[in-house]
Amino acid sequence: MKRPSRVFILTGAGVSAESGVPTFRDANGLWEGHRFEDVATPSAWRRDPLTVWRFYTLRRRALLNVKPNAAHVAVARLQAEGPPSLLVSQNVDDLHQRAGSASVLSMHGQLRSLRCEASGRCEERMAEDDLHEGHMVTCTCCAAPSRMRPDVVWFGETPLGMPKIHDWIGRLSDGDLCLVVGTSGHVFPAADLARQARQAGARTVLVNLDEPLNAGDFDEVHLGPAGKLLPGLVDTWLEAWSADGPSV
Ligand code: BJW
Repeated sequence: MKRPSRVFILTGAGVSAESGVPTFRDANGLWEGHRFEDVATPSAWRRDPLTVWRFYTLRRRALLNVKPNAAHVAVARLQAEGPPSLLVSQNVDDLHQRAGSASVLSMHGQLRSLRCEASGRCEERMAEDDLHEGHMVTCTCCAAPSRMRPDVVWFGETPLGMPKIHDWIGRLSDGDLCLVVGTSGHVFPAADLARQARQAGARTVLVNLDEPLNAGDFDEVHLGPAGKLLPGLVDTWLEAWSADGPSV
């Protein structure tokens, strides 16, 4: 493969699966009997905030006990040693950052931070006091402290960074690379990005355990665990591209 001038990378829950972070739809899409769609919506937060708070607090706490895996490291290496790239993750964990990816656009938000419901200000809140399942926390920005919500994008809300993502995809051209790792293709707008990248001329490559809903959008499909497959693919690409010299 010729050295691309740009690389667009999209990751989903599967990239963190080998770190022990559960995916959404593999365990029947259920959390303690709740459908994910029922705990990841603004209406669930309005109807039953404590259940939603508990769902997110358990996941926020679990972040303290997981580490990046070989797939995160391979993505970071591709970014550091390959052509200019944009890494967009649907994941709310921070494992790409911890693996050394310098810049990550977390389009569905972040578990490490909470958002003030009154001002919209986000704060990193990972102290022991912020991680109680039974009671919510308040902000430090308002005169009368307001309730904080998880700093994530629920169904019906606008994903973050969409103008930047569309701008980057719009600048892809023939011979560029779009790499998608560990996502089921169920959730939009992320599920449409490979199709858009391919339309712009990029070669679309998928690394996923199972065939996703949008498998037809890919020029090359590698089925298997990302931690096993991705390091080899990245090595092969970097080696092939080094023969081409840096792109100008
Ligand atoms: C491995 C592996 C290993 C396992 N190695 N692989 C068009 C059509 C229909 C509906 C819509 C549409 N456009 C919008 C909608 C509505 C809605 C939507 O998509 N609904 C669907 C259910 C149909 N979308 C929205 O509401 C979005 N907002 C929106 O569209 O606003 C309008 C707008 C658009 C554009 C610009 C401006 C405005 C918001 C979506 C928010 C999604 N939020 C969640 C929760 C985030 C917080 C949290 O984490 O709790 O995001 S839902 C959940 O799903 C989470 C994930 O990021 C997301 C995607 O899941 P992902 O990553 O694909 O995980 P899984 O579990 O589904 O799949 C894992 C995959 O990994 C599997 O394939 C495995 O095989 C694989 N795997 N082990 C490699 N070791």
